[in-house]
Amino acid sequence: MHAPAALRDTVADVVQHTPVYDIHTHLYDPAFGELLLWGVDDLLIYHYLIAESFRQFDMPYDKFWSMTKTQQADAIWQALFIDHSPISEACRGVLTALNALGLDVKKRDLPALRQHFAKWKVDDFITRCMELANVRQICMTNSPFDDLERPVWERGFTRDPRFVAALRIDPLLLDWPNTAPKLRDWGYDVNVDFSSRTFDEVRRFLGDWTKKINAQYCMVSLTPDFTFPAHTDTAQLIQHAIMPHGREYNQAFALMIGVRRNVNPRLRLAGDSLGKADVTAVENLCVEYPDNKFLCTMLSRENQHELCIAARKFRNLHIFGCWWFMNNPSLIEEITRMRLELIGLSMTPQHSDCRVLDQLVYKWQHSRGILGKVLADKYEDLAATGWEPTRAEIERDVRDLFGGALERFLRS
Ligand code: REL
Ligand code: ZN
Repeated sequence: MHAPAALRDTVADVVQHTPVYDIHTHLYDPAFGELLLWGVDDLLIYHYLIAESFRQFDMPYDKFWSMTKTQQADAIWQALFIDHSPISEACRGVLTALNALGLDVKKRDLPALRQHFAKWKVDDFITRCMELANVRQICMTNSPFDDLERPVWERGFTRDPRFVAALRIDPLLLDWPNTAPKLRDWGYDVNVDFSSRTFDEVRRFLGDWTKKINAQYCMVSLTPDFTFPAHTDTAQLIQHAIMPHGREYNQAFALMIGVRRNVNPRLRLAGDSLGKADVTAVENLCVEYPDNKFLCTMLSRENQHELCIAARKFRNLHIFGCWWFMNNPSLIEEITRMRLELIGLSMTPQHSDCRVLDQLVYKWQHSRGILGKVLADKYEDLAATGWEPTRAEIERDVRDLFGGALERFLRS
């Protein structure tokens, strides 16, 4: 039997020591070379920090974009770390990562931090970051439409077992008029007006890439105005290609809903925003296609409660992560608590969305701290009824939250 303090310690310990399957990142197998970002300069020029820096900079946008990576990192360091205290979550994250990697941040000496990274070989650095973050596997985001990425898949390479793939298809679903000609170039007999064999050929394309990359699931990000059913290209393609493909290959379809791309184009990758979406589109998919599986995360705080209720109604819906603008301690805590209260352990509370390898360390350290606190409260409430959770039960539950439940859902 646990005294309350001992129960909290057990939960914290289990949460720290259970390896996690990070189910959505923008990291790459080292075979992709420079696409895998790491080191202090990439940490500093993360698009979250670029957006925050422009709130302090008075330089013109173009001037920043004309600078080298080192100069951009210097400018961000100066604006966000030296001229002001680095309090925001993205700034704090840089310091958590550097500190965990054993670097001395006290001196505020960026050149010295750079020297430390120069010593690492990428393969050892992957191992170190995964150890520190206690991540057992990393799911990439893999787009056949990315001109840097596609040739690597086409050439073929020996896969690093630490990295698994997810098939990302935004251009297919969001920009059909420009994507159809590409598919034609690649040998798929499709027509922009969807005539003839188009849907079958899109399915053939999806099948080829699913096999080529051994995709764990197929995914897209969608704007807040996504509706289903609808007479849009997106909805037609989902209905006639993605859904049958999902059933044929037992592939879940991951929907990341609520992004408004390029709201400020001058900020480039940092210029995306969000909007409240319509959860009935997700419900309609789930009810219409009970033999398909859906993963879903939403970007607006205002959607989180409705999405949780949708998951109560549909067992073919698995919700995951506190995505991007949701990935802040106060919101993670609120959302995780709500999900545990509404759907218990049948969800995946977090993914990292890392773009830079070192971020694994901070994203998981911060999320683990919050999850440990929220879970401890929940087990304490149980203990108060006489239902004392055992360590083995806590371990089982945390394994589920850290990827186990998702893996079962994907296999089912
Ligand atoms: O997968 C996505 O669409 C997003 O997560 C990214 O586009 C976004 O830039 C990412 O860095 C957010 O965390
Ligand atoms: Zn992402």
